[in-house]
Amino acid sequence: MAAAFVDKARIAVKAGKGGNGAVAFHREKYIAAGGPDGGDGGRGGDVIVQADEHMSTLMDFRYKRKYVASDGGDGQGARRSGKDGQSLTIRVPKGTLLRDAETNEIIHDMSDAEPFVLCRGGRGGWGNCHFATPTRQAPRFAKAGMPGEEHDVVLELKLLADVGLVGFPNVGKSTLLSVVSKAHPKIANYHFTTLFPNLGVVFVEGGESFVMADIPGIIEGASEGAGLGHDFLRHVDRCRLLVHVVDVSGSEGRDPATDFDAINEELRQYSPDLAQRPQIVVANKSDIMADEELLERLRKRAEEEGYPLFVISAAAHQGTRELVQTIAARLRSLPPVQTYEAEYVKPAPVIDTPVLPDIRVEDGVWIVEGPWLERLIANVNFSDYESRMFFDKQLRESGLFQRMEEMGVQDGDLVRMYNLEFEYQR
Ligand SMILES: Nc1nc2c(ncn2[C@@H]2O[C@H](COP(=O)(O)OP(=O)(O)OP(=O)(O)O)[C@@H](O)[C@H]2O)c(=O)[nH]1
Ligand SMILES: [Mg+2]
Repeated sequence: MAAAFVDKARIAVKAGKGGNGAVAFHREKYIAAGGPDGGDGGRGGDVIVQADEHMSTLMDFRYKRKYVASDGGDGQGARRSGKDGQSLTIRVPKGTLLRDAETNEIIHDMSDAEPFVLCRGGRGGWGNCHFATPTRQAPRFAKAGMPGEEHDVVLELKLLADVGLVGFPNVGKSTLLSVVSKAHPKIANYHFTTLFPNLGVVFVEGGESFVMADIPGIIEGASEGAGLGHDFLRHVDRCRLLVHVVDVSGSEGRDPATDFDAINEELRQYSPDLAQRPQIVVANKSDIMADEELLERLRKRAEEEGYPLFVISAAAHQGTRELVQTIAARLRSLPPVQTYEAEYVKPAPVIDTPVLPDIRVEDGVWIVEGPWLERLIANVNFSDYESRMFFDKQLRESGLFQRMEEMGVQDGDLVRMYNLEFEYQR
């Protein structure tokens, strides 16, 4: 069914948050005050992407668009760490490109079996057991866990095949695939029978094999989006070799040499690089060829381009075995299937040295805001005295209080920082 084929999807992915560190104190009989023993928060779960050979469409992602790994557990007393959050594995068809949704840059090419960590879970916060220093014998201070990474990602399937079948509609591409592999593409005597790509594995005598992709027919104007074939050219974009199928029967009243040129022009318009790909020209339907002259004109054009030409009848299985052997021999001398390098660079981690936030006064209220401050607030546990002291020290180091003094702040003025509100006190 055509509706079952989806080769582009946009999803939102989020790794788990790290658990909070615990504030706890060791208690034992006869020991009045034990040392701090609050455990660390667990790590948030990662979001991992894995290529799956048995998947052939991104359809699932049309219905489920949000993928979230679980959070780490909070630390507990007696130095017990919180549980790590479970990772989430997203399975995609082999050959799926992960792209940054904003810039469209390639994050990763899922063309091998290696799992790829797309978003890392947040680190767990430290429990107060880490803060036992000689000067801080009983710290009531613990850190909150860090948020997990998140990313809006576009998935783009670009099939992995050694050989791509290209040509006009109805020339016999699917018939050829069905004859040389175990694939069962739909075959019928009208244009655009094939509505989505089919892959077939072709076994060659001697134990070799290669993968062949059959795509919908390309027509003139297709590379400008006018035809059905345009979108599907991406599925032969990685192919090492193109098998260019031409109908030489003349049964549709066209000239095979003209067809050949028209398709090559389409390839060029789609991508000059694809137009340069090695080709084998296949003159099909030779069993019902009415005019030998048509074949000779095609042969001449193929020769001019430096491409070998094979005369076959896919339907009658004539010449197909020799064709498969020639393709296999040619593949041996060609570079492997193209994979794409990452373009996307993860933004550098924010270095959390204090930064002076923005200050403005509205109706007598001091409003203080800034990305650094927002992150700081998210990471401080305000129910805890020492954490508040730490917060205070960070604000002081940012130069905030000095700046507010210069701007004329008075004791008792109301200060608002996101969801925090307090009265200013010198
Ligand atoms: N006589 C003859 N008919 C053939 C041959 N190869 C394919 N056909 C017929 O041509 C018609 C089209 O074949 P398909 O394999 O569906 O062609 P296609 O290129 O995949 O067509 P689209 O999917 O529409 O682009 C069918 O009726 C086939 O039976 C051949 O070698 N000789
Ligand atoms: Mg077809």
